[in-house]
Amino acid sequence: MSTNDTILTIAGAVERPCSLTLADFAAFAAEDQIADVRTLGAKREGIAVRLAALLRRVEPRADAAWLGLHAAADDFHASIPLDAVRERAVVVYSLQQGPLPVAAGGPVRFFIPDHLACHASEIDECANVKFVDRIELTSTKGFDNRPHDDAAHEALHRGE
Ligand SMILES: Nc1nc2c(c(=O)[nH]1)N[C@H]1C(S)=C(S)[C@@H](COP(=O)(O)O)O[C@H]1N2
Ligand SMILES: [Mo]
Repeated sequence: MSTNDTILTIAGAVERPCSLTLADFAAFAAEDQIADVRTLGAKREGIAVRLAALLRRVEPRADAAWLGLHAAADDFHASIPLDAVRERAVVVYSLQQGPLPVAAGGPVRFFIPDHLACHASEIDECANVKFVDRIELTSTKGFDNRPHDDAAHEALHRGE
């Protein structure tokens, strides 16, 4: 993968939809970057850009209230209330200056610091979506196929 391939598209209820490359992520200002997401409590190392900085770039419309995190790679989707994550979530995009490996949830992984335990609410560990290729803002809750009962959730964790 070259640094000029799109790794994330942000669209939906925004004024300026955009497609970002690894180089675009790296070009965000230093104050918008997290050099190591472990400092925010992540289990694994990686470099991130604040969601707030991405939102400033796309300019959410006034009616944008839900954030859709879409991973085509394994057809996993979450839609979470935007206000709950706007100022704290980050998007992990790099490891040691290179692309974020698939084994770490790359090319792009969503991470919510101080998330609740797995399967606890809309904003829990399960919303830390891996392999995100598209973020879509919507005015009402969007498509979400996270498991919603314990059995389905345990099956997902077992890799069924
Ligand atoms: N694309 C994708 N992202 C995903 C999942 C998944 O199955 N696919 N599982 C979610 C769930 S249910 C949890 S609890 C966490 C687990 O993160 P981990 O694999 O880093 O432990 O990832 C979340 N992100
Ligand atoms: Mo989960």
